[in-house]
Amino acid sequence: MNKKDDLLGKACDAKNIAKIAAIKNRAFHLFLADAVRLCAPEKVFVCDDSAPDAAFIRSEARASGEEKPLAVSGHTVHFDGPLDQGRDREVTRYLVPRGETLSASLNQIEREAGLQEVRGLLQGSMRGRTMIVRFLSLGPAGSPFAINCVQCTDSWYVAHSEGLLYRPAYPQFLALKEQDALLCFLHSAGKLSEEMVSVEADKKRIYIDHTRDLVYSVNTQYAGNTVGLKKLALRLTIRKADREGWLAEHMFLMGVKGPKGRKTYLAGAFPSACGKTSTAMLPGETILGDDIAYFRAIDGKLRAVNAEAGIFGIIQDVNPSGDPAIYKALSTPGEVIFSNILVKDRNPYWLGMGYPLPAEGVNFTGKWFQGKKDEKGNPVPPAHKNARYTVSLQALENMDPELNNASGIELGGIMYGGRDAKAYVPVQQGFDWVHGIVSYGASLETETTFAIIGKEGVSEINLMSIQDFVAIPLGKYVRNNLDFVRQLKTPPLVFGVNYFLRDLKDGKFLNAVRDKHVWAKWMELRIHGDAEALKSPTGWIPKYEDLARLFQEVLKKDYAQEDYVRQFTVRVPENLSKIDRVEKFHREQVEGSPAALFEVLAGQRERLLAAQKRFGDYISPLSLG
Ligand code: SPV
Ligand code: MN
Repeated sequence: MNKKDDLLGKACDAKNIAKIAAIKNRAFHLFLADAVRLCAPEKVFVCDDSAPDAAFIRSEARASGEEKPLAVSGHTVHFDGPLDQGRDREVTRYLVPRGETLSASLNQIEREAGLQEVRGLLQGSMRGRTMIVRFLSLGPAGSPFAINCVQCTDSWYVAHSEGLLYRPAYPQFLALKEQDALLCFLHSAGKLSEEMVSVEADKKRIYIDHTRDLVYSVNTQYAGNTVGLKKLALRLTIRKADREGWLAEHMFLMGVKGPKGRKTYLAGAFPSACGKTSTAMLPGETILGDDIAYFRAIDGKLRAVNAEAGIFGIIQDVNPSGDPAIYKALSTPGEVIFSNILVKDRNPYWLGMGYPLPAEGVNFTGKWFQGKKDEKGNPVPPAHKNARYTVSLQALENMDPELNNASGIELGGIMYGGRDAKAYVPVQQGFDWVHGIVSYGASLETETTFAIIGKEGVSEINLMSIQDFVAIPLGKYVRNNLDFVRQLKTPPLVFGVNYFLRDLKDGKFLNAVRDKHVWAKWMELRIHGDAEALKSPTGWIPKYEDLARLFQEVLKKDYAQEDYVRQFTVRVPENLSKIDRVEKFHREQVEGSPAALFEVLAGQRERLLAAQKRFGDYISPLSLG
């Protein structure tokens, strides 16, 4: 036995050794041996997805103190450190071999130097701890979409979260061949406080080694930085999809009910904290996924699966009236992990929950009381804005029954939406696939939110809401999306939505939170040719009569024609300057943006200018016919 096997042998009892030995895959064995040698755990626990193993992870998450039980059975709370409350773009880097480069917009580091740094931080990081090994599948296990993943972590919270968020795959691993490829994730929470919170925030690193399909994460616990199968995997799967001719997208999937019992599937891309989960969760509709979707062309149809099987969702503003389905899951017994909320008397509280919050409790900064200030003198909120809940989709009564369909669902439409205060109307439909992808996806402008560490409210382009994760040249990613239509006989319709349009004069939002439901129903009708539309310079827009009827049917609300006019007025100057910004971005910051993109933008500009000549700067939808 050589030294490395010896280390593994020392850390494992016979049962765990047998679970490892039953897997014949070479990539797995190399990864595990290296992880053990590097991190030096005292023990290795291999989860085979049996009920006792899953229960062991749950109980260790509590025993270790990483999660604390709440009053409702099955509910726990986990806290991340004050400097670890969101995805950290700054310290998330691609390891790029010397002489190579990825997109200039990506945060890169020379591979050898980066490896040395991150492996240095991981060295011996699990001394005295247990390394948990989990086998999970992205996409329905065993389906044509499935990607096998292995996670090694010293966090019971991370291992527990993954059990809720992903499909178990130990049986698939037993069937793997020696040479089969995997995605591998190695995480250590690093040095912990007594409260079991990562303390060395300045040494937080998330390094992506695409040359080995391996991601390292250290000195962090926030799930977006640690749960390998979430955004760490997305960066690798975008590369895989590029090689294999399919698409990995930062999108939700939902079923929308239409007339006569019809159901139509929609996908949607929104930057973090811009209404993505709340769209996927619209009351009365069904949810397939809220974050990551895989698209494949099968028999000329676009078929999609949810890469995940659970939700790591923003809890702020989840309340009984706006989000009845989630609220119910969060208040009934069952497995739920709350993170970074306020706890008082073992009950969870968060901002916008629809109930008064207590004046004191425990939150991500420790003991909290009204008026508490941080070291800089800023008020500490009772719960963090990016506080979250983690649940399995199975816990939701609105889960779509096709979640685990190995062939996915057929997609009828795709929507893109960002925080755009000025330009885009609330909903519009692209003239065709290419026009829609370019005008709404590749032109997506938004304001930064609390889901990412850094300044809030800064305007930026976030191409298809996926820019943070695109590990191939951005232009190639756009091209892949545009070209994908060639594999399709009946492409889905592409829509642009904007929930954040404001009045140009008083700056007030022009729509109520639930209006998005009407837009989704309108899309459903359009997909089946059951609603007419008006041709605007930037896309097809709804007719007033259709929306008035839908507002009644869906929200029991009267929809005034003045509101329609205010919301759907084409704002020519704002649209023209948007095109200028988008074009500049693609010319200067995107290598290899396809010619078709510039053609579509030019066409859009021409249509706007022609309309401006005829109707002026602000064009009422009533004058479009
Ligand atoms: C997002 O921020 O886009 C999320 C949560 O879905 S995270 O896991 O942080 O990526
Ligand atoms: Mn996301």
